Amino acid sequence: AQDCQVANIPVMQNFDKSRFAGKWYAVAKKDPVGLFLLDNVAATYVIDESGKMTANAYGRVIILNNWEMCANMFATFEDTPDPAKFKMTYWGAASYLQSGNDEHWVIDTDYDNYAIHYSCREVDMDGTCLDGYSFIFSRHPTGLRPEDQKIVTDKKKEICLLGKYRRVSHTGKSLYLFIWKWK
Ligand code: AZE
Repeated sequence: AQDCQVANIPVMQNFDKSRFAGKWYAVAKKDPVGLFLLDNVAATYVIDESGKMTANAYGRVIILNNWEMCANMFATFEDTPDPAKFKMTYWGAASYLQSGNDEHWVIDTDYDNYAIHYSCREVDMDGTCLDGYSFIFSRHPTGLRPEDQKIVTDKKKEICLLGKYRRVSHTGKSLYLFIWKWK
């Protein structure tokens, strides 16, 4: 039963952010309107002693006049009554990168292999998402394990984004290797 209403999108039950911590590689993404991370996208989530979640993400971007660069991004998260839904405040290491406030929802994860992230930036008058983005994350830079693919496909359908994703390629194993390979 999916009506594509943002308010009815099912998220991860009993989400445990401490198990979510660590590094995730983006293997697929659904783009929002405007500038976005292109490829070589990875995010590392950290939970501090007080339980606060922060993250660091990087990815290749092309800004303004075809300037290709590696975006080094930071985020802080505000908890909400739903443990799988956060309010994310993000900014770039450099001022010409993007900054703002986005929703950060975890739709599903097994913590050890795959995670489905979702963010609706603009809800339409009918309650569906007008502009948003989503990442399929894997703990493995090589991609999803075959056994996780069906779960992820079913969830993409549930969040009304089936067929809207592009693969995210990884040409470097880390930010530094990436920068080194890329120039
Ligand atoms: C996310 C993982 C958690 C931390 C952050 C994320 C989002 C980052 C962006 C970055 C956009 C940068 C652009 C620069 C020109 C969800 C991947 C910060 C949306 C477009």
